[in-house]
Amino acid sequence: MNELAIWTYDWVPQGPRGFVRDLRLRWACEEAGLAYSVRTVAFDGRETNHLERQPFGQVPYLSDGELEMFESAAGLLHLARKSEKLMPRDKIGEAETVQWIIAALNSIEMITVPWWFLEMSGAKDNGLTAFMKGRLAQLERVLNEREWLSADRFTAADLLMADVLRLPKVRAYGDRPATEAFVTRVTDRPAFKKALADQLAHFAAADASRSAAR
Ligand SMILES: N[C@@H](CCC(=O)N[C@@H](CS)C(=O)NCC(=O)O)C(=O)O
Repeated sequence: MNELAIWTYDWVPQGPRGFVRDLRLRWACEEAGLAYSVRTVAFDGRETNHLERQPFGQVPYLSDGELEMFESAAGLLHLARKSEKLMPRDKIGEAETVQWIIAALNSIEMITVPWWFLEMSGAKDNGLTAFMKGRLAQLERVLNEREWLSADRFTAADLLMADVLRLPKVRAYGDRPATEAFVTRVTDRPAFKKALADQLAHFAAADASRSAAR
């Protein structure tokens, strides 16, 4: 069995399929050519059944020998330390990659996810729209000037930023051609397509065993 294991739920409803964040780690392993296994924790009872592994009852988490870690981006950084394909080894390239990984989380996703929740809840006047619009416009300006976020080549920062931006409602928001080209370019990569297909197959297989058990 592979030392490196990505943990996800045994099953999820249709809605989040293709977006469960184990995909970030699957994708990174596929890009880097790292062998890994996928292991599961029960979706039912998630609020309490794995709090010792993920204190918020969420997925993914990762194990690598003795090491265990939660937070998809922490897992991504761990994988990036294992493979130069995900993060350059020169000081500047590495710093830029870490910087854009944090920016994906703390400057973009920190707005897009709450905005998305408000949209999904049917809020008539989404108070985060202006904030998000401004931030996405600033990112559009950056992506208009460069193909990759750091080091002039694909890195884990592009992986994470594209994963944050591909959320359908966010992706469809506004007219942002450079951002759209970026998301398309990054998600056209074979490693993304494999990770996505594998996640969808994992949950589809779970449908069969779940209905057989009921
Ligand atoms: N910040 C966490 C967020 C993890 C997260 O939102 N996981 C979702 C699946 S993508 C989840 O487990 N949702 C179920 C729940 O919160 O009950 C990370 O990036 O790992």
